[in-house]
Parts: sequence; C-alpha cells; structure tokens
Amino acid sequence: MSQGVPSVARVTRVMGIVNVTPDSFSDGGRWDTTEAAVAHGRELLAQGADVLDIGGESTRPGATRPVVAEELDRVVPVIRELAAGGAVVSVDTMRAEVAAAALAAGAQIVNDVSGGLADPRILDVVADSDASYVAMHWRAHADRMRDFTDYSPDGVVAAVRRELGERLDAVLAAGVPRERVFLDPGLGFAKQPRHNWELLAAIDVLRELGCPLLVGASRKSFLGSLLAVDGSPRPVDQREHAHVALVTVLAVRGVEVLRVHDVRATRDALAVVAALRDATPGETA
Ligand code: PMM
Repeated sequence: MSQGVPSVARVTRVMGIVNVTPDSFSDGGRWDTTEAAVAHGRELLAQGADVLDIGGESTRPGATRPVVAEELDRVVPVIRELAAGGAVVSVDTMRAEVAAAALAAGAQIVNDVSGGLADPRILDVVADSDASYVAMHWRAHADRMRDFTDYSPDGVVAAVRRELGERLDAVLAAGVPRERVFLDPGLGFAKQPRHNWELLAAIDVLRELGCPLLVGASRKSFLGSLLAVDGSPRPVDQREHAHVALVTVLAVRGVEVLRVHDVRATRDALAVVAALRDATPGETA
C-alpha cells in the first residue's frame, strides 16, 4: 500500500476488516477464534479486498482495553496464517509490542487509531521496518472519548487538520518516510455525528497535509443517526446502502483507501466509479 506523494487516486484500495474481538460494535464475537478470523479474512480476499486489517482491541465508545498478552494472542496467529497465504495484512493496534509482533508475523501495515499518541514507541517500531503507517485522528481511549468532542473555537475541520498535522510531524520525526504514511480523519472517534459529516464534506482539506487518505465509515453510528426513525438509530446491520453511497462519493473524490466490513458491496461501487471514469461519450457508434 506504499505510495508516492499523492495526487487524486485513480484506484481506490479496499481494506477489509477482520475484528478478532468479542466486543466490537458491529461484528464483535463473530470472528473471535483464529479459525473463524482466518476464514473470514479469506472470504474478504475472495470478495476483492486489497488489504486485510486485523484488530484485537475494540475501540467502540466505552470499551475497556484488553491486556497486551490477550491482544497478541488474538491477532498474531491470524496475521501469520493470512500473511503466509500471500495476503497484504495490516494490524489495527495502538501498542508498540503488538505492532512489532505483527510485523514479525508478516504484517506490512500498522494501522494505529491513536496516530502514535497512545504509545509513542510504536513510531520507532514502524521507523525500524519497511511497514506503511496509518495515523488516525484520535483524542482519547474509548472509555473517555465522549468527553473530548469540543472542537471550538476553530471547528472540527480545522482542529482535525491541525492535530493530524502534529501527529504527522511526530511520525516523520521518528524516521518514518512520508511515502509510507496514510492519514485518516477518525470518523466516530471523539466526534458527534455532525462532526463526521463536516469532515467528510471537507476531506480535501486533509489532503493538504501531503499524504494519501484512508477513511473508515463502515456501519458507524453517524450513519445510524442519519437514518434514524423517531429518534431510534438504524440498526448496525441496516446501514450498508448508505455506506455504499458514501464510499462511492469518496472514491469519486479520490480517497485512496476505504476501510470496510462489506467488501463485495464496496467493490461493486468502485466498479461503477471506474466504469464511469473510463467511459468516453461518443466512442461507440
Ligand atoms: N475504525 C475502527 C477501528 N479501526 N482504523 C482506522 N484507520 N480508521 C477507522 O475509522 C477505524 C479503525 C472502529 O470500527 P470497527 O469496530 O468497525 O473496526
């Protein structure tokens, strides 16, 4: 997934989510054995995932953290098996120890939702490897993030741009080359629903930081709020149509990587975007 200085992407990559957790908000407990997670990863590859993102810690609002040994036990065997089969694997972790073990097991990308804030040593681990690094906008762990949704006085777009820019500076200072860094607005992390929409509307502002972008909107609660009826959010398993509409727009706008649960639906949307982009009106008689 390593790229040069980004222009608007012609090809949007799909990162399929494999949460090896008992408690993730949309799929917790479904793939929480090594066998189930590996089988799910293979299924996502068959559906056209370019990358598999393996995570062992739920970041749902209010979640408590697993201990390091537990997180390692969850993700390392899954990464080893999927990477051995030729998959491009990303590890979704905030911990240096887990990132190091994941890279040793064959992962090529470290997806750190804290952008190096939770455990700054993770940046040294990445700098000492050839791995790519995803730095997401983040303010606090899941048990406290609801207390950090104040973006005054500048507003969420300016604040996220500034705070992500500071994380990027730290990543570069640690020795990770810019070509290996992806930036992510962190939808749903210390964000009210309207914050997510503002960020999506202004996604090009983050491109000014000079890195390709990754966006994870799949099944998130701001989609549930958008589709609420009488104040009841649309259930997690009924948000996919809205998500496909969103990823279509993001692909048109050149977002480089989409982190999704439903790879097949996302692939279909990308096929539509590519067909329209490549069609030349008047070419056929
Ligand atoms: N969201 C979740 C977990 N990891 N990583 C990145 N880079 N971006 C995200 O938006 C993101 C993430 C939480 O969603 P999940 O529980 O469905 O995995």
